[in-house]
Amino acid sequence: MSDKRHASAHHSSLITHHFFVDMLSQVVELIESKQRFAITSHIRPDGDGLGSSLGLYWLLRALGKEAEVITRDSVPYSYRKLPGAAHIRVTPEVDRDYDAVFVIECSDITRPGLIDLEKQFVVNIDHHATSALFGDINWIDATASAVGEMIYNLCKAIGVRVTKEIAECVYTALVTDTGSFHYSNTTERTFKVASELVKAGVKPAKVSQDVFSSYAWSKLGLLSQVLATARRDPSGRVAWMRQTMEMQKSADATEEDGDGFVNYPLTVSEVEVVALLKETTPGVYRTSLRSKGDINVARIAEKFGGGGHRNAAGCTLKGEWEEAERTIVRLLTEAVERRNGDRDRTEDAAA
Ligand SMILES: [Mn+2]
Repeated sequence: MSDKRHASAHHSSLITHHFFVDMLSQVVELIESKQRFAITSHIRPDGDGLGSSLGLYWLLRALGKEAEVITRDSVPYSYRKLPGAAHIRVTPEVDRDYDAVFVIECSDITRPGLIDLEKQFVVNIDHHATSALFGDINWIDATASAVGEMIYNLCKAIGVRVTKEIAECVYTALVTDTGSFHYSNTTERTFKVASELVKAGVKPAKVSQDVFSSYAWSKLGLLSQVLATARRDPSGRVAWMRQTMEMQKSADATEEDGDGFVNYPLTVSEVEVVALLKETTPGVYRTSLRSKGDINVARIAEKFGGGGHRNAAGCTLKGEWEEAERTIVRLLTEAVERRNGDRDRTEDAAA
């Protein structure tokens, strides 16, 4: 019995290991045999999307390859100091021919928002298990805390020295995707890689200052107005806020100034789930959902054609402010109650 269990555990770990290595080896082989590459990530790029794209850019350059990073949206202010950020080409379409285009942390081929991307040889690199296998090559590692960690592994696999440029880009990916090593995707391996990156010349305090302390004053003006709208349900577990077009205008704020606001209510201990409704045109609200623990907000976002991950998701709501808020708050309240119901049942069963 115990031999059998041992054998099957051994077998499955072999399969996982083999699968992972096999996909990585396809990427290595492609890079070694081809010359002209582009790299892209999702619209409204974040630290992992940009850090990993630029890390891969420097890796390819170190091998003497032609490479460029192309994105639909321009680089947010917080990431302008990343090595190579100034070379990123903003374009709505893939307007050149490449041997391959690397698509970094995208759930499907439309996420980069680039016209004609599907006509290229596409390499899908992601650390989300939910990623559709849309690439001609798909390298998915759901155990990685960020794609940045995978780019580091690629350096090792292909034999490229981790230069200071690569290290700064990859470190930015790690520190942003793990919420400064706060989130549950932070593992022993994350710290091991981070440690190697510091050895390669990264100054963690400098990166953190560039990324987290580089906001415009207009962000504060907008934040103060949005936080003033924060409400919670009687249990204190569900919170919601709104951001109107008028607020953005009066604060003279840019689109990216509003990034991250949704996380503030979660810093209150009893708050378990948050919605931020952001008016994009009158009667249309881009809605961000965040949760703690096992409350799945992606499932709620999906009801409105959106999506995301268990603890971070988004969707678009329509209608009057009050009606839209009531709808989403009811669903969030139900999700919290259902979860607590499950917990009570488990405790009953245990007793
Ligand atoms: Mn990521």
